[in-house]
Amino acid sequence: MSEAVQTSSSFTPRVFSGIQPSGGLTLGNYLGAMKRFVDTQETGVQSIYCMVDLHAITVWQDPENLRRATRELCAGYIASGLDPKKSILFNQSQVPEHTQLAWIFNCVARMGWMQRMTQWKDKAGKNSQNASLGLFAYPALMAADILVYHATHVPVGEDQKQHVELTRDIAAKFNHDYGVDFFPMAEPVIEGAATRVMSLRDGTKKMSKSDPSDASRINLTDDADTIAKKIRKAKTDPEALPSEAKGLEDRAEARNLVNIYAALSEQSVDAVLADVGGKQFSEFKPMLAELAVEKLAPISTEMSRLMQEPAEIDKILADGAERARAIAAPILKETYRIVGMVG
Ligand code: AQP
Repeated sequence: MSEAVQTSSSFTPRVFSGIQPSGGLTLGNYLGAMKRFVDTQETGVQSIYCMVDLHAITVWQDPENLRRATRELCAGYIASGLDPKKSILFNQSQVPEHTQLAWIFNCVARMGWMQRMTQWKDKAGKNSQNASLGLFAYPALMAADILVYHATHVPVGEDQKQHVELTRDIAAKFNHDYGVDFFPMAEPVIEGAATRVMSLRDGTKKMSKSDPSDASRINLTDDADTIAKKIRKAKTDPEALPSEAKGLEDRAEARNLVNIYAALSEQSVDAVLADVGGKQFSEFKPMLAELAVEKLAPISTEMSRLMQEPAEIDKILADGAERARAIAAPILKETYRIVGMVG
């Protein structure tokens, strides 16, 4: 067995997370994931961030758009502050160990577990017989993404918590079935004021890159005028803002805008409300628009610059894939040995 592989419950802290190149990046991806990846990188813990292109094709992706979105996501990671020398950045399809381990996990996970997943129910909808088999098995591939690195911490938005919990169930069943302590119980890390950024048009729906309405989201590539316009048109209620978080409880749209402001300005919701309590949205929305433009414009500019150099991006991804494989290959090899594969 390789010395690089740990088999006891004292796993070295290691962070893994991913984003699908399934369209343009949103403010939800930025606040719920990317901004927090950057914070984690600065702690010095080994961090591995993936463009999960194999997840993206669980629903139809035009090949040319997928290629572009993968490079744009890599540009977005770097423009947000990830340093490809400090963190490992790569695309999932370049590290075949993910799909190899996912097959083993397909044989560990139970159909009933997958059927309970909220994302499956939301995305497959009423026409589940027509959804891809990949969409159903998505959480087993996600478990493999995490566990093929023996990752211990997974920074995600609120919507992915259930999948990380399923990853723990898969790890526990594998360890139990084979009588080993091989896979760690990865922890979801869900922190900050914007773990669930909601649609600007409907405070009960998550802001999502695949929402048919572009007005529902802020894209990281939106220019200043577009950001200001979308915030101006965001759905709100006629009341003034409260002075305490409790006053936002039944006001989904107001809560969403305040949460976004808090996350962008790195303040608590209470601190924001202490400042803006009593203001009308006609006054608060321009403040939010100004802050959003101030924080997002440099990211958008840097993304555009990086996108002019696709060969440079491809080099970063190839280098990341090589470093990722160096960690994943011995873990997969040991998994095969535990399962009883000869060779
Ligand atoms: N609205 C959100 N608020 C907070 N976090 C969010 N994330 C996504 N949307 C929000 C977090 O971003 C990471 C990557 O997500 P993903 O793109 O891989 O998948 P997703 O959660 O399904 O995001 P989308 O935008 O809704 O993509 P589509 O439309 O393609 O399904 C995750 O950590 C997620 O929590």
